[in-house]
Amino acid sequence: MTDTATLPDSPTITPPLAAQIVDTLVHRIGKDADAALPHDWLAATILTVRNDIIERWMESTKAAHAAGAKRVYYLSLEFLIGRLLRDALSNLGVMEEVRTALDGLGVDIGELEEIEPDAALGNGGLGRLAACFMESLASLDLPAYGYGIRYVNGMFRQRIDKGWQVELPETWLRYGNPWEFERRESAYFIGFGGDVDTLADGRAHWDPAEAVEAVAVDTPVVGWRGKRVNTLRLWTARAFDPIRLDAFNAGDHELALAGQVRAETLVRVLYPADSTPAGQELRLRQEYFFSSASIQDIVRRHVQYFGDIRTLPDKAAIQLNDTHPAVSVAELMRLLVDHHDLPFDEAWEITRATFGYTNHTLLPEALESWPLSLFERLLPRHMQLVYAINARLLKEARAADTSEEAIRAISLIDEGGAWGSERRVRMANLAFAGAHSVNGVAALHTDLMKSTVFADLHRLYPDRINNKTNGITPRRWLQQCNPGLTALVTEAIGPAFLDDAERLADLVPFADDASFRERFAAVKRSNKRMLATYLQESMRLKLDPDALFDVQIKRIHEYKRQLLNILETVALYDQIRSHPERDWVPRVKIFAGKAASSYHNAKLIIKLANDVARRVNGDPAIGDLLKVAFVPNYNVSLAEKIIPAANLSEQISTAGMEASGTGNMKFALNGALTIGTLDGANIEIKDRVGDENIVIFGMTAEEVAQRREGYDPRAVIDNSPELRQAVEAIASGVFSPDDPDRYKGLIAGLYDHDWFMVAADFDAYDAAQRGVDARWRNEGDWNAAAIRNVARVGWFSSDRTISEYARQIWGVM
Ligand code: T68
Repeated sequence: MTDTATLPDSPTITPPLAAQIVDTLVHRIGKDADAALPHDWLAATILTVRNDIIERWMESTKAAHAAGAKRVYYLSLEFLIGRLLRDALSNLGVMEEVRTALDGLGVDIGELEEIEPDAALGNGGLGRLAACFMESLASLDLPAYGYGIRYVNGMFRQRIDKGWQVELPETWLRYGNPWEFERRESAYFIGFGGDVDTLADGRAHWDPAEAVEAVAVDTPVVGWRGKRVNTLRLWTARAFDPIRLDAFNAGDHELALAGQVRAETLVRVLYPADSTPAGQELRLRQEYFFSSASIQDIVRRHVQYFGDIRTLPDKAAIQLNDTHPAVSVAELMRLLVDHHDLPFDEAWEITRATFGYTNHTLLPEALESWPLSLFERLLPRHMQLVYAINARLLKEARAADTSEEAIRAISLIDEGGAWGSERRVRMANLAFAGAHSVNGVAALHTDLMKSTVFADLHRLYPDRINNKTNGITPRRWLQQCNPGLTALVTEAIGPAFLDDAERLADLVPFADDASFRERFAAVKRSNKRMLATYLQESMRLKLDPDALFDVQIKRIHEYKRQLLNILETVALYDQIRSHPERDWVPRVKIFAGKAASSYHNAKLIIKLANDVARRVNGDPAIGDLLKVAFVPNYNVSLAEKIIPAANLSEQISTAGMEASGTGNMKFALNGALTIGTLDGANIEIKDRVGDENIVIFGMTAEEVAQRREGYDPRAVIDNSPELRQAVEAIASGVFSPDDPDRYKGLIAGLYDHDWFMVAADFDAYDAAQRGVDARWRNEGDWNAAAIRNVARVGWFSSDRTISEYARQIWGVM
């Protein structure tokens, strides 16, 4: 490469990196600097910085191999990664160098970052957790692979059309993906259907009726300070015969391509439903496809490196992210018994010692189970193995004097009910039985696992369930998304917190320093101004950056209770109109989130938020005292803009229903106060930030359980004037004059059963919100509490979470 600085007629000194980028632009992209468009510069920049990443990647892989290290395998049907450029540059510590180089070329790096598509291969918390874990594994220098599916279409794009959610396809791969590498040599046969023959020696032979090829596509995951680069291996599918020429020549062009279409369908689209199992056959096919490919890959690597399959648990720890990969338990058994000729009992010991399983929900309707007939048709050999595992399990249960009722609950097979419902395979029980560790994701959630869904299995295996409270990576969720706060904190306490988030605790004394509080408030105000500008440009909404920014962003679900927040908004609107003379605190209510396409009430809640927004924002009597924004197309990149600008974080799920939450941690780390219930990790956040620095309201999980008995929501609504007024306004069409009955059904559900206890918690929530107003008026105290939040939530770093998994489950630290 030429250093143009040495050329006699060069007016400025071009740094070497800029020259490299231009060289890539010309020779890899085929454009010169004058003709290049932003997407050309983005590709050239990524391809240039990638070189350094690839070298570190190879070093990491070689070092793990040379050390004979035990590897961690994180199996997840979802990885909600977001954008990669800023993350890679920041973790490599070359952000400023690249910015300067691009500046010199007249290119704004901020603009490039904004046009990179989000890798949205996940629905919500579960998928985002997997992405944070991958980053922390690399940052902690642990050899690890993430395994998942390379969906061609990730999470749908959400458009809001006249207030309604419209789902549009997401096409992140449309212009190629410069971060990925296809590995043709890592390809596996994945069978479906067919028959199982018993051979003369008693062993089984599975003869699948159809097959596809799984091909690995690798993405490097750069750890903090570039210490280590791990692999995210996503599987794509291919037909063994791209075209059947016999059919083609006979004129049947559809049949000729059917195999390829079937393969492509497998990896086509992410199921966009969280918290409800997608019952379709395609989903089970996706689950088996990626589980089988991953387990075959792990077994192949182990045998190649270590020779003896029986040492697998010493060299491989496989973590199942929820039950979506639970069929892996049967798949490993199949490989050990049918392909490696191990006796069943020995194979079972190895399997159990290798797997760990993480549960993410207690909602009974969200627990995966497959109709036995479907499971058997698609995976006949696995069905036999599930029966064999079940026989062993139930024998152990009987030996422990388990009641018949408990036996029925423990069984891997749900025998079907009195209403003639079909028999089903319970994936959570399979995962529990096949793992040496079963963990929940927050302390309360883990306790409830023991006392509810897994009570009988827990009695049988009392040492298996353990807690690993979730965490978030402070690189993406503080350093990268909030550079202003990061600089301020560094100035105050030095840079040690960048390598150990718990060192943020050194910030605690600064909460009492008035001048620091002012600088902290200035950073927050500047973040709010940036968000206001963005919302002004993207949705033509004018917001006052001095108002209290009150934010609820997450998947739309009844248990998360966006409806409670909207009802309180309506009540506040009514109060402001009735008493305009009072000293109201100006508020901006910000909502964002996607609803599963088939979830009727969730979609109606989005429409309601938009209907309320239209009415409130257009009411001249309200002015700037209250604004409501429903920001379309919530995703990782939007969260990175909104969270640093939040003053108040809404974490208001019905107690006992949110397994953990991770947004709650991101907001606190960025200096928002939480208003929340005693649910999920909110409880642990409260324990760390202190009761005075968080706003807790509402029933506990225990109280919710007790209250269900004889709960009469109608009486509650009738007894709360504010709630009743809000509910009646919505039901009578005040916010939907074009269709006054629009919310009749939604509100009838509140009167009839109110399963999520919105009415029961309303008054407490409303009172807590007025308490927030009072606190906000004392700026010094508010900022002190916000600073204490930042200082005391370092423990919720995913580095801490991953260290616990590594030590207590995987045995790799
Ligand atoms: C979430 N679960 C929990 N599920 O709701 C949340 N489900 O409390 C927790 O913090 C987070 O997991 C991480 O532990 C989910 O996000 C899903 O997305 C999902 C997807 C498909 C099927 C079922």
